[in-house]
Amino acid sequence: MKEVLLDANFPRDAEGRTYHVGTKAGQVANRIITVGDHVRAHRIASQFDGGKALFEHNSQRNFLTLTGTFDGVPITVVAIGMGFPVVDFFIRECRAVVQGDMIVVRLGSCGSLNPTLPIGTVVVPFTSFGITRNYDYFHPTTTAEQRASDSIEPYNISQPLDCDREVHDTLLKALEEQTPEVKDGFFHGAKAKVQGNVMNASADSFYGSQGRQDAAFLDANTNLIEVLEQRHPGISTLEMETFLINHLALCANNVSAEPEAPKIKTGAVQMIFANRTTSAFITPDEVELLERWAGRSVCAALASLSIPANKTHPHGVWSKS
Ligand code: R1P
Ligand code: URA
Repeated sequence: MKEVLLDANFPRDAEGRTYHVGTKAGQVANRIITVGDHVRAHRIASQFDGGKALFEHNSQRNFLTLTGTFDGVPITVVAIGMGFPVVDFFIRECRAVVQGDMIVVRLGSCGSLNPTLPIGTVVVPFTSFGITRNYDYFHPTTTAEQRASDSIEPYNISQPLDCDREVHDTLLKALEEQTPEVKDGFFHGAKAKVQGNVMNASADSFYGSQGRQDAAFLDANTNLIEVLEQRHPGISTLEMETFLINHLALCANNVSAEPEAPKIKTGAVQMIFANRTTSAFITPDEVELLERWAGRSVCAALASLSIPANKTHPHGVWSKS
């Protein structure tokens, strides 16, 4: 940390740069794509007008922000890493530096529980629920009787939350319009395809909370996938961020009942990297194909979604003089 930060409640430097993401007003656009890693972020930014970002900042905490334009419309890509805690840093700190409405689209990878959605499929979830490990279930004071009864469960499974319908439909249309041809040997001979209106779950870990078996840890999850399918029939994908983005958008949107209060709309696109029914995992060349297709489609969808002028951030790195 190089800058002096002010205000322990919401630390920022003297110019308003936030503590972890490290950006200030005018560096983040109203339309944001959030991804897990830097390679994907740069691949998306290479599709911006002019082939590159106009602004780039990699914070000491490793949040990478790339802002540019697509078809003349300002868009920011933020690579945040993985999991719920980084979503909280990302959403709150971007909200703090953007005036007006925000449209936040998660472009991530996921695992598929649905045999009809193999690797090579890009899904657009409409709804997502959360899975969190219940630490007390594993606590030494919890008895075997309590664990055997229904009084304590190893995983908390939330109610689902929806994305924004217009954002969902626009993402789906853009992906369908740009579906790529696939080289021989990719995706075990299957075609690239898109599926909308998918039900997703976001877990607080890649391993235990997604039902992966690990003999080195007590995870009490041998029947977790079955329980998820019983509680939320139709669940198709598992990843680690979409639900919390929807949850924090809901909490931001409910702060004020004023019709003019700024809003956050959300959407997600998920590329299937892991097939949990066959155990197959994607190859690097297949990843690149899906990321370029999905990246271009999400930029096109975001650029086509309107935000009223009075709810758009006034000036930024994208402004012409
Ligand atoms: C786990 O491998 C990571 O992959 C998925 C999960 O949500 C988690 O962040 O998304 P990304 O590929 O965007 O990181
Ligand atoms: N990301 C996840 O969180 N889970 C998977 O199975 C694949 C990618």
